Amino acid sequence: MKRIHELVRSFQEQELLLPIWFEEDKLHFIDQKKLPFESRIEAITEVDELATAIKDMTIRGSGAIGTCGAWGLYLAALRSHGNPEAIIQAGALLKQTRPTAVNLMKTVDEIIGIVQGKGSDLIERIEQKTIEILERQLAFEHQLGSHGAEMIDEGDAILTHCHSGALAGSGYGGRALSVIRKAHEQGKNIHVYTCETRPYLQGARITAYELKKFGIPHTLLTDNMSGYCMSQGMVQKVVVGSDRVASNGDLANKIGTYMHALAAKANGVPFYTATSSHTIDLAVAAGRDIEVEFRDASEVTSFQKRAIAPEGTNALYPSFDITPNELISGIITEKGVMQAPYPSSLRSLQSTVESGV
Ligand code: RUB
Repeated sequence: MKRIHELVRSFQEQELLLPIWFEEDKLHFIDQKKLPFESRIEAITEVDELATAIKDMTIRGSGAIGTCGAWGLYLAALRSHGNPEAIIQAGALLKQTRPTAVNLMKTVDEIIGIVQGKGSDLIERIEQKTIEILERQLAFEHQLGSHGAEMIDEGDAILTHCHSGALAGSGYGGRALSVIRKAHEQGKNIHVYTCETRPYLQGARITAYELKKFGIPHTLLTDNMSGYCMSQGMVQKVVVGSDRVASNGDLANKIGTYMHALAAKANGVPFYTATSSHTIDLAVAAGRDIEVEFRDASEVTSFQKRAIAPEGTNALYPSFDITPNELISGIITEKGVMQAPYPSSLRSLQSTVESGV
């Protein structure tokens, strides 16, 4: 039976940029608020510290916070010596941290399923489930990356938004950057336009950091430049991640994604989301039913605690927006690229996942 420490060791031996890992009985993670200026590693022992780190975006990205659901409940199991009530409570706490990304809810529910199931050693059963989730998430990145890379042609310039990369996922390339990284590894000559992504600047700080690390040529744009660049024929594909995909194919992703999708449609540029079956939420009929997180307006009126607007200025911060399915050329998953009509393609995807085909 594989143990968690062996799994972490095997991950560390691969060329991964791990967002979160377990070592010496502590959960370790990179403080993504400090990147790329400082590579600070935090180490915690309590689930409420993990909840705070997710809430304040020290750990972020739907894939990474998804694995936090498993890591957090494994930690809760250890701390409580396998007390089911304490683990269920920890799950409820984690689920309250950020409402839009569905992976966190799903991994918490998977572990709670173990707590409610039968068997002898609960801590060991949670450890095994955590290992299964982490291995599966990493395998998804390679699989969806390979399927997505087929959509990328020699010489393409690809525009991406926010950060859907290794540190937002399981360490290879998350979702959008797995597609880009695979295409690059296949020897395709590609270029990436990364949009800075106001107000948290995930694109400028973290996507650019990873692209540099992976040796992929790239250019930074401010968010308002994408329409111009597309109108000038500078962009051949748009590839973004997603925090949740509704059963009709509508997509919730970082605020600004919708604006890029509109510009792509107007300029005949194919717009893809790279995601996994885990991010598709068939319980949600359409994008309007996805809860969009609103964050504190001070994150818009200031950057890294420095004011950028007159004191007292009102601001608004919807953290995500909804891109309607008619603007989406394909949904790249670990099982292949889903095409419209999405209600039927996503349903049959889910049935192959459930039957293990
Ligand atoms: C992150 C964000 C990313 C998505 C999709 O939001 O919107 O684009 O997580 O990427 P935040 P992925 O920075 O607020 O967590 O599908 O790879 O998670």
